Amino acid sequence: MTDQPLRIAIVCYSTYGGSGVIAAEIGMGMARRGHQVHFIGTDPPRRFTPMPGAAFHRVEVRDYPVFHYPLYTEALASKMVQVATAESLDILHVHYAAPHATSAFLAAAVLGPRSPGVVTTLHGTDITIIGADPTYTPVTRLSVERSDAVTVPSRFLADATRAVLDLPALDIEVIPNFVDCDRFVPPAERRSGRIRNLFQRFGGPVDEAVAGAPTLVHVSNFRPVKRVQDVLAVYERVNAALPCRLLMIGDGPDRAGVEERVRAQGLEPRVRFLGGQDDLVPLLQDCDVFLLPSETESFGVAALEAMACGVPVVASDVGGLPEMVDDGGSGHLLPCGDVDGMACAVRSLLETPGRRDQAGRQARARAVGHFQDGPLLDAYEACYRRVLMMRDGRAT
Ligand code: GMT
Repeated sequence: MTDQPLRIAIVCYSTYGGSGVIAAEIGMGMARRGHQVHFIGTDPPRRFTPMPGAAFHRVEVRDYPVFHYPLYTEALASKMVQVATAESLDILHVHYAAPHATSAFLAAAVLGPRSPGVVTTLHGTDITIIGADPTYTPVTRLSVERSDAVTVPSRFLADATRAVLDLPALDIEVIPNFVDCDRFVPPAERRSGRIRNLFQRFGGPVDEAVAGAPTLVHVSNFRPVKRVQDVLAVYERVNAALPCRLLMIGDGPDRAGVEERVRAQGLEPRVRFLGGQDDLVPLLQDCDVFLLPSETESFGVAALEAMACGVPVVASDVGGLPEMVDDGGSGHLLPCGDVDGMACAVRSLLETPGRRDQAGRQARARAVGHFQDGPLLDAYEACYRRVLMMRDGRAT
């Protein structure tokens, strides 16, 4: 099995979240390396583009009048059994514990000795919020500890997992999230005029007074954990001293509230909400600073993608963010909620001559040096082969 092609299933949520992005990139990366890849889910992951060697298998969740809630966990487990049997899977790689690791545990129990090796990648709130909720802790713990291998994107999440699940000796491999540094690149030349065109393209009033001004950017799924009101609070403070623009990319429950605040303050000509976007590169490239004032973040894929495009990051000093952003180099980290401190950090980047560009170069260098896709895909492939060797060892 040392370099034979593998048959790998990948399970993830198909939303805009970073876990779906990373799962899609792992699957497509493995298919490019000659492995047979099978994505299993209710929808294909957003970043997945059909390609040779990669198939998608849809999970149909049955609607039945007796059920109050759809039986996704069971439907997914049954689909895993079906695909594992039909495709003789070697590896079942599930992303996000709830309920993907639980469905994998069920599928492995059904398949017995014919089960593929189960690799679980934990991502964040599957442990820090769902896993920590006593309603779900026992099932999460069992599903995680019965996986053949467990990976996480940061040391922070490894420690949190052992603590939350009360599994102090659990073997967890840290494989950082990654970015394709050939696709996410800085532009040949940064031009703020392109942002002006973008404001026009997405409609709404445009303030010509900021046509050449800097642009702050935020990308997320606008959930409470992202603190999007803090994004706006930081922007308001910077804009009051140094007129600038803000791009808000993504969608989610907290978007309406923050849009309302923008309208109430008459800031629409300087702030654009773009909604969910598939191609982030041309949107990020001409921006000046990426804002991520989250309450917690096991990693922060969107910030890494901005760094690869040469955009420095101002973020909360929480979770796994200090493992990605080197404070004072590729960006600045401030206590969560310190919107004054974050605004000062943004202003220092923008107002000190050459400082933004230097930080942008450091951000790009950090992405290339530590978070390139190639070596981290190697780490996943090595993990798959280790699991298969362990299983072969157990079987003989
Ligand atoms: O756990 C979540 O809240 C959702 C999840 C996702 O699907 O994107 O986000 C987590 O996983 C990402 C990919 O590993 C990380 O970049 C995010 O930091 C992490 N979110 C949190 O820890 C809040």
